[in-house]
Amino acid sequence: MSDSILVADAAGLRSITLNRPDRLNAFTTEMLNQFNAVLQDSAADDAVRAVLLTGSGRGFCAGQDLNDRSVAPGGAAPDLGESLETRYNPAVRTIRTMPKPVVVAVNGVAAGAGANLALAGDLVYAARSAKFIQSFGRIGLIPDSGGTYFLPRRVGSARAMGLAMLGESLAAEQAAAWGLIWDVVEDDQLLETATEVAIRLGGGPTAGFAKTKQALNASSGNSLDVQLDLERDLQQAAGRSDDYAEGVAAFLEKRSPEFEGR
Ligand code: T3D
Repeated sequence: MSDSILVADAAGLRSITLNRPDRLNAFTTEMLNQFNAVLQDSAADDAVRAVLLTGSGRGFCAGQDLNDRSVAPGGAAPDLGESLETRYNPAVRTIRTMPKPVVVAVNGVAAGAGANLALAGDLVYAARSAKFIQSFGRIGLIPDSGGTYFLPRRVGSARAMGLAMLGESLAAEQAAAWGLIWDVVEDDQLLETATEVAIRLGGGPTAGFAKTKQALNASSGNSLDVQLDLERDLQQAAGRSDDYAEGVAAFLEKRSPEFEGR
C-alpha cells in the first residue's frame, strides 16, 4: 500500500488513514484507486469487524486534487462523470453497503468529495475544530459523492441548498446540531473516542449491525409497507443468528455476551 493510504489492523478493527497531509489529504487518482481497494477488502474480509476512517495532519480530506484537473487553453476537459463512476461512487457505495460499521473521525477540514465521503460513514465524529465545506459550487461543480442525497435527508432542503450554493464552512458543532453528523469531540480526544467506539462496535453483533445499516439506508426510498416487510425479513434472519442466541443467553445468565458477528 502506498503511503497516501495507511492501513492498520488490530483486534478486528481496520483503521484507514488518508495520508497526504501537505494537500489536506486531497485524492489523486492513484490514491483513490487504493482507497477503493482497501474499502473493498475491508468489506470482504470477515476478520475485519469494524472500520475507522480518518485523515492525517490538520485536514480530513479536501476532495479531488485539483492539480490533476487544470486544463490547458484549448485542451480537453476532464471527464468527471468517468471519475465519479469509476472511483468516487464505488467508494461511497462500498462504505454504505459494507456489512459492518464504518466510524469516521473527521479530524479537520472536510471539503468537496472529502466532506461527502465522510458523511457516507455510519457514525461520524468530528473534532471541535473541524469544518465541512460543500466547496463544489466555488469551482462550478455540483455536490457529488452522495452530497445531493445525504444533505437534504439530514439537514432539510433549505439548509442543503444553502450549504451547496454558498459553499461556506459549517462548523462541527453546527453540523452536529443540524443532524449532519453524530457527535463533536474535543480535538485531542477525537481519535481515542472514535477508536473506542469502533472497537466496541466491532466486538458487538456485527451481522445485526449490518442488517440495521441495510434497513436504515433503505428507509428513505421506501413506503412504510415496504419498510415493514424489509424489517420482517431482516429480523427473521437476525433471529436465526448465533449472536441473537448468545445475546439472549447472556442476558438471562446475567453475563456479558460474546458476539462473533454471525
Ligand atoms: O474531479 C473529479 O474527479 C470529480 C470529483 C470532484 C470532487 C471534488 O472533490 S471537487 C472539490 C475539490 N476540492 C476543493 O475544491 C477544495 C479546495 N480546497 C480548499 O478550498 C481549501 O484548501 C480548504 C477550504 C479545504 C482549506 O483551506 P485552508 O486555508 O485551511 O488550507 P489551504 O492553504 O487552502 O490548503 C493547504 C494546502 O493544501 C495548499 O497547498 P500549499 O499552498 O500549501 O502548497 C492547498 O493548495 C492544498 N490543497 C487543498 N485542497 C486541495 C489542495 N491541493 C489540491 N487539491 C485540493 N483539493
